[in-house]
Amino acid sequence: MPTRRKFLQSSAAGLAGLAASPLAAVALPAAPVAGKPVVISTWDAGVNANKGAWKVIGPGGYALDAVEAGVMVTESEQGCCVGLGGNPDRDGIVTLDACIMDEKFNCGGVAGLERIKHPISVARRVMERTPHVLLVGEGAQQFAVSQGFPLEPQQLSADAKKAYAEWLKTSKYQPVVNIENSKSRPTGPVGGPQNHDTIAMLALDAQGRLSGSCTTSGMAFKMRGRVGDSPLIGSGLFVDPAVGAAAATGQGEDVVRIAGAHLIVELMRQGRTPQQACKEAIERIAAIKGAKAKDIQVAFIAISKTGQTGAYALQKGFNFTVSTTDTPVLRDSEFLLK
Ligand code: SD4
Repeated sequence: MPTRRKFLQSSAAGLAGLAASPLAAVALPAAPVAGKPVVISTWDAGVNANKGAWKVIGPGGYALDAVEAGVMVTESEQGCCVGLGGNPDRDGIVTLDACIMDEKFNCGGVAGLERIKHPISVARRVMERTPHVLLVGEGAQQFAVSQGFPLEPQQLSADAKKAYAEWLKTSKYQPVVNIENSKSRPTGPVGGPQNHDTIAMLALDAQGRLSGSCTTSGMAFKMRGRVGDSPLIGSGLFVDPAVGAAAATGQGEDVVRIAGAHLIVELMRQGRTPQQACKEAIERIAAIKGAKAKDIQVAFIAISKTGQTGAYALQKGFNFTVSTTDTPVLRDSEFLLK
């Protein structure tokens, strides 16, 4: 029979062993380092989104509130891409995916959500008011309604209607690379037909707290029920306060294949800069896809816990927006396939 003293001694030894193991280092919450706020988001839609985030984070607000408010700007921009103005699935219905994560490993997401204007806010409610991390389809909508989110009419935006009618002529599933970049849209800046669109945003606030958000209408003309990377914690988004955060855009299936955002955070934990980590994740996708890599786009953004940012894309055409003041700066990303 172990005595009480022996039990306490062995427990203490066990705890000491745990503290020395790398696992314990991962699990311990990091003390946030106060500094200047930084926001980074995907694509040029990030310019308006970052301005929305800056209104919160600039005057000293919480990173989580900033990443929610920021991408809500994009969800409301009907002419853009994300949210109910996005392209539908192959049955003609817009279904939305989103997720959010804070600096304490709290996270929430929704997938296949219909007729709700701000999926990112529903994702936050899932995080804060349910014991779960992901709600899908009808259940996600029921939850949203129970939380007071209004049910919007089931209808396509004028652009989406046009794009869907055009798509029905061939019904071929061929996502267009870089269609999220407004310069690449066939009808010019904001308002052309979009194929797949996402905004992902990462923010570090003045108190050193990190958060991230991601919201999308997913790949246009996807199969009904298809879920991409964007609502999946670890694929489309991941935040670890001891290291940093990362997020993805592009062909979701290929992000999920490598658990992209989590991989990047782990690479940063091993010492890579955010830029190096994003590049290494892209190289992994390129190696997996081989000759087919040129047919897709995938891009990542990342931020370290001290506010260093980075981004990298599989191919040309990805841009991202960084804010360290109230004026966002749009940058072209480096890319792998030359
Ligand atoms: C998806 N990753 O549903 C999303 C699409 C996307 O910019 O990022 N579009 O696979």
